[in-house]
Amino acid sequence: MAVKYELTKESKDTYARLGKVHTPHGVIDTPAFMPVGTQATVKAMSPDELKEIGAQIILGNTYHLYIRPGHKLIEDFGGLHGFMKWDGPILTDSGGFQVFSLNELRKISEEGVEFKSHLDGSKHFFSPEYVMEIEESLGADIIMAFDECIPYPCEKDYAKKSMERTVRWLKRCKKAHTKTDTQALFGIVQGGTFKDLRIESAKMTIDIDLPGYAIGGLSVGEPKEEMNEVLEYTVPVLPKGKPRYLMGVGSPDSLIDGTIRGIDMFDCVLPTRIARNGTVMTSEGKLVVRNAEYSRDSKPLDEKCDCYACRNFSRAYIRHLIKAGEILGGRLTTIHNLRFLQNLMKDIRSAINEDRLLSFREEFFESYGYKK
Ligand code: PRF
Ligand code: ZN
Repeated sequence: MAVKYELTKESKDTYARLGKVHTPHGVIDTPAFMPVGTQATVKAMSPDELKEIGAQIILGNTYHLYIRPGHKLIEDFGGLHGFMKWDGPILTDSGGFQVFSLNELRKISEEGVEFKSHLDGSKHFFSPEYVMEIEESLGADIIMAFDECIPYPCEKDYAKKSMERTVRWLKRCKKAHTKTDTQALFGIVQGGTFKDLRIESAKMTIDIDLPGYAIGGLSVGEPKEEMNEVLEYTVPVLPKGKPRYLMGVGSPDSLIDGTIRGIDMFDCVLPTRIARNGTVMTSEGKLVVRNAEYSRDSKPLDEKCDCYACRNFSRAYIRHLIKAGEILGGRLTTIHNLRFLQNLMKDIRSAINEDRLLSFREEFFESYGYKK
């Protein structure tokens, strides 16, 4: 098998665990946050910089890379690893989220999804088999099954039909996936916010027996409490010996609250997206560095941070760069936000190791300004 999960410690008073995900391109310490590199780049970051902020795995997107520059071209350059010169672990998402975000531009059937390119309106068709072929060309260590992510809110009737189809698509993905020695196929649990559907989805998904399982369809507009509830009844159905990935979730509070409920892997565009708009995450909460109040502020973005931006530059300088539309501004805030989340995950792992995750949560929420 391409990916092996090593469980190293279970938390005493929560469902959190420490572990290592072993992949052909290296080891990931979990719980882990994975930066998103939609178009074969984590926006604004070179592979060296990603290493420096401590990223152990990054994401790529099947949909975007298929549309441009094309998976066959990437395959000719040695897959995503060779093309973008990142030699660490990579995970590709299946397009099961991106294609469904296209709304009017798509048509779903049992066979798959017809959609129009967001670039030129050209027609394309994704079936589970074709998505496996594309993900095999891209060559990531972990490849996600083709699923349907339903919106919130959603009629139960549709949520059930969609969840059952996602399970049938998963069986087709597994059958079509050939490179099982070098790539691990993860299944995705769906079912909206319906307890019986989630549990049924989780049971049917684990019956297909895969090296890892994801929880999809969350953080799509539902209240945070509802997401936490779904995790509380879904995660316990999943086996302890496999990694659990909560898709598209990466706000600091959700990283902690997901970990407490037994999640091992997270990803989100949030830290890189808000960075480019001039918003950073700090030990004292969010800071909009583009605001006028920082125009003469000589402090670093975060006095507790050890990133390249915080070691060298003032808020005043970074604010100026962003206001002036200078590329370096977004690069520095991106470096900072990604380092902030890597440091947060490291602190979370230490807290699990020392059985103080709940008190860590209290302290973090207090200083970040979250309501408990
Ligand atoms: N499915 C896939 N990718 C995703 C999601 C999903 O449900 C989500 C939901 N938050 C993010 N990315 N394939
Ligand atoms: Zn920093």
